[in-house]
Amino acid sequence: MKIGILGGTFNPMHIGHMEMAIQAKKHLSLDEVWIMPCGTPPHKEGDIVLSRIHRFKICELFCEGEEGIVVSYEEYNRLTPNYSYQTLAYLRENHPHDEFVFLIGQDSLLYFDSWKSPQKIVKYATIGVFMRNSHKGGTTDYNQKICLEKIASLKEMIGGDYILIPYEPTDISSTQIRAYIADHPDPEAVREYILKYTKIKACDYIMSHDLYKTPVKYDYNAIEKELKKQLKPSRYTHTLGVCYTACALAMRWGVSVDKCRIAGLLHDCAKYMSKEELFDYASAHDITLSEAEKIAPQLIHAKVGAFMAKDTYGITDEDVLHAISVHTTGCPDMNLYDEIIFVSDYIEPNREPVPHLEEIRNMAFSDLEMAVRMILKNTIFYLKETNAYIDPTTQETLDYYEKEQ
Ligand code: DGI
Ligand code: FE
Ligand code: FE
Repeated sequence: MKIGILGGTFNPMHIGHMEMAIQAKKHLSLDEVWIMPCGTPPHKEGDIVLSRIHRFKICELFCEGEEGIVVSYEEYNRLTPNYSYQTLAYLRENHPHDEFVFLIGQDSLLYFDSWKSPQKIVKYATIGVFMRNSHKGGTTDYNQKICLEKIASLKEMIGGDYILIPYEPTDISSTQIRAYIADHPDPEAVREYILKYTKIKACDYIMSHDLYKTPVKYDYNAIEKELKKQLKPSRYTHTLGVCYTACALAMRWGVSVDKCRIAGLLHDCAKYMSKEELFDYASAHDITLSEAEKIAPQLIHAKVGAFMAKDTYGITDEDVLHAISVHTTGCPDMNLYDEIIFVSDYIEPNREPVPHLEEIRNMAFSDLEMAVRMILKNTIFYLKETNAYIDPTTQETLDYYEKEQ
C-alpha cells in the first residue's frame, strides 16, 4: 500500500487538516492517509494541550465516513515527545511492504535540514510537501520556485525524494479555535464558530466535554462551611462523598472536575428543609411543582436545590444547575454531568449497602449509562416493594435508558 502520514498535535483537528489529507490522497493516488496525532507533544508555554483521549477521539469523529483516511495509534502510548525520524523508523520496520509518504507543510520544508536527522527521514519515506496556491506568502509561481530551490539544495545535502502537492490552504488553525473557545463564554456563539471548522460530531464532542474552556474557580471552602452549618452531620458526610465521587467520575469520563465538584457539593443543599418548608420555598419563588412532587414532596429538594444553588450560592453554570435539578429522578437523555451526579449520589462510599451496589460502583467507571440504568431499576424495584408512589419521570428515564442499550 502507498500510505501518506500526516502527523501533528491535532489540538484539535479541524477542516484544514482534513482538506490536506484529502488533497494528498487524491494528488498522490495514495491508498490511505494516516492521521497520526502524537502521544505527547513538545511542550509549548501557555498552550492547553488536551489529554490524548480527547485529541484522538476528535480525530476519530472527524475521519468517520472518510474513505481511506484513518486515525493511526502508532504514537498513542508515547509518554515523551519523539522525533519524526523515530516514528518513521518504527513504521518502516513494522510495515516492510508498504510505501510511505511523509506529509509536511511548505514552511516545514524550508527549515527541514534543521530537523533532527533529516537524512534518516528521507531514507524511510518520500517527502510530500503541501505547496500553497496563491495565498499568503506569494503567488503559486513564487511558492513553486522557493520549494524547488529548497528541494534541490536538500537533495544535494541529504538526498531523498520530494513531491509537491499544490493545495489551497484553509484560513484556520487549532490555535485560533482554542483561543476563540477560551474567550467566548456564550455556548451558542462557540458552537456556531466551531461548526464552521469541524464536523458536527466533533463539535458536539468538544462542546459536551467543555474542552478548551477557561475553568471557573469556585470558593469551595466557603460553600463547604455554609453547607456544614445547614445540613445534618450525616447529610454533610454524604454530600462530601458525592462531591469526591463525582470528581473521580469527571476524571474518568473527561469532563470538568470543577463542575462535578460544585454540583456534587450542592446537590442536596435544600435537604435540610421540611416538607412544609419546601412547599413554602417553592411557592415563594414561583417554582412550579409537578403532580408527582406534590404527591411525594421528598422529590422537591432537587428543584429547590437547583434554585438555591443559583440564588444563595451564586452558581450560574447551566450544566451544574441542571444536574442538581434532575438528580433524584433523572430524566431521559441526561448529559454527562447529569449522569455523573445521579450516579455519584447512589454509589458514594458512605451509602448504606443496597443490592448490586458493588456492581454498579464498578460499572460507573466502565459504562456510565449502564450504571444509570441499573440504579433506576433498583430504585423502581424498591419503590414498588414499599408500595411507594413512582414519579412518572423516574419510569420514563428508565424506559429511555433501556431503549438506549
Ligand atoms: O437526597 P438523597 O437521599 O441523597 O437521594 P435522592 O435525591 O435520590 O432522593 C432520595 C429519595 O427519593 C429516595 O428515598 C428515593 C426517592 N425517589 C427517587 N425516585 C422516586 C423517589 N420517590 C418516589 N416516591 N418516587 C420516585 O419516583
Ligand atoms: Fe438528593
Ligand atoms: Fe444525595
